[in-house]
Amino acid sequence: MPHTPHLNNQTFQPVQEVKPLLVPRIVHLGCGAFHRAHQALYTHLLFEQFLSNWGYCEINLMSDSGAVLINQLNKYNGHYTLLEKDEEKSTVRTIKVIKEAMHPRIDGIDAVVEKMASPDTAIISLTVTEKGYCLSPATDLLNLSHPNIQHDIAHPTKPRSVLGYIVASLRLRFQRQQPPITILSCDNIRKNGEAARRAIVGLAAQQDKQLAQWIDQHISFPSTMVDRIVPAMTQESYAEIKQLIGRDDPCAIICESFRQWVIEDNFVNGRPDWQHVGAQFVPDVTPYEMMKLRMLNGSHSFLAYLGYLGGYEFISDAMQNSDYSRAAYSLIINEQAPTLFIPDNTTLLQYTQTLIKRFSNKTIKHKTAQIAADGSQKLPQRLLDSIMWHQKHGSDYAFLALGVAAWMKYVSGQDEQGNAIDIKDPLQHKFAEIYHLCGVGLEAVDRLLAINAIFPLEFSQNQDIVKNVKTAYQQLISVGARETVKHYLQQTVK
Ligand code: NAI
Ligand code: CS2
Repeated sequence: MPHTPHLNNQTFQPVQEVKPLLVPRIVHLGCGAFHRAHQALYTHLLFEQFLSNWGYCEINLMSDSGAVLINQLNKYNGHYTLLEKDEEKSTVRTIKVIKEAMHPRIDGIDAVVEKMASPDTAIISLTVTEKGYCLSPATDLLNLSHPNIQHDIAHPTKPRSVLGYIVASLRLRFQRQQPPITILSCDNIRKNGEAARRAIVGLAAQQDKQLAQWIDQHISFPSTMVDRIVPAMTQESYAEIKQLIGRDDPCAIICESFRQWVIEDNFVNGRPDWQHVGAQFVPDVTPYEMMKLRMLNGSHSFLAYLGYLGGYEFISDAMQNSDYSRAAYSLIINEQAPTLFIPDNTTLLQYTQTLIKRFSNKTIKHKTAQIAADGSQKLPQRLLDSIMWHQKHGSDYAFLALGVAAWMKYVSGQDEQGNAIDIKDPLQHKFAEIYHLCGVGLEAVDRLLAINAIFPLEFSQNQDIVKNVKTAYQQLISVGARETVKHYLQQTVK
């Protein structure tokens, strides 16, 4: 039954008066949907409830749509609507912690780099997607042959990649002998702090060894586990916002009501007290991060590939099919949970039950195609690591193998009805080349497995793993996704 959202911002009028106090002490790179629904909300709550003066300068570096959003944020004074909802409740707020917004195409590269190097800036945070780090997904090492990295090695003061911008700003800081800062990765990558360090120090080392050494010694790179389901906005979601607030809001975001943020407490130039508004500071994020990447993101990708192939537009639609929800449950608890270092079964069970509920939330329209994007960057941490764990431990991983096979079928670019799939992936040309050459069949599996940027040799040369992936792929092409999921359930769940 529809319910009236609680207009949370109406109860906190004083915010308007103190806004001038906000200082853009955090420069955020990648002002997409997730950042606006997650980190910006925590910072907003701190501002609203504790009069914190930590504000944001938002910077987008890529794409025309990124620049459009920056213009819109400036037009609306950095304010935007956030609607959080699930089947029980919903809350609408106006988020007011964005003080400035920039894009190199609007402000110029130098102004963006100067902002990042400003003495006011204490933290540079990032949500730039997995591919923004220019790492090889299989190894998490900087991909030196990436065109943007090659460009940035040759043109250190006119960067293109996110890493190039960060290094350029750190160079100014180093030359000007300013205090160090913290780089805070909020992307779904294994040990995201260490990955950011490797990428940034790796690029700096190609430009200037002394700078690289200074960065490595003085800049801190805390890891984080970030969690909140935030789908891309659609015409329908903008219309829903308009209905709610009585006007258009081009910067608005809709997300689920669940949120979690676990942060390694390693900040060299101060930090907001996000713990007052629900974040957790811990010495080591690894157990939380592995639990989330494997249990949540692993099953999300599984549902995305099998869901899309099975004709489901949204994750919550796929979850209506009891075979899919039971398969997801089994994947999470029987195949992902055992790979973690969490001995407490109650925690794992509760976490699994919560995930099933969150994925089934019909008020959130999360497209299977959105989650299916960039699979080359996501598979290792979500599915492949766990498969290799099972291989070593002699245990079963049927659903994990099915997830990988479904990705392989998905990147063929054709669905089960023969319609084209719009593949979005940095390696999409490679997939198209493979399928153009040999069509759908087991040869494509061999050729995909040979992409060593995705599949480590330990994976692609293991006969058991190859056999299990091929068996699943074969079933997918002969009976389709829905029947295959049903069949796998009958075989694996007693
Ligand atoms: P989005 O598409 O709304 O925003 C992505 C942002 O990253 C945009 O600002 C874009 O300009 C920037 N970007 C993309 N490729 C880039 C590149 N190569 N270099 C520099 N910037 C680049 O996506 P959204 O939903 O904000 O998600 C972003 C990331 O946040 C995800 O990839 C994931 O790592 C993390 N995340 C997302 C969650 C979600 O449910 N949406 C939840 C948890 C984490
Ligand atoms: C999703 C995640 O897009 C994807 O690949 O699996 O972004 C997911 O929504 C978040 O990690 C949830 O915290």
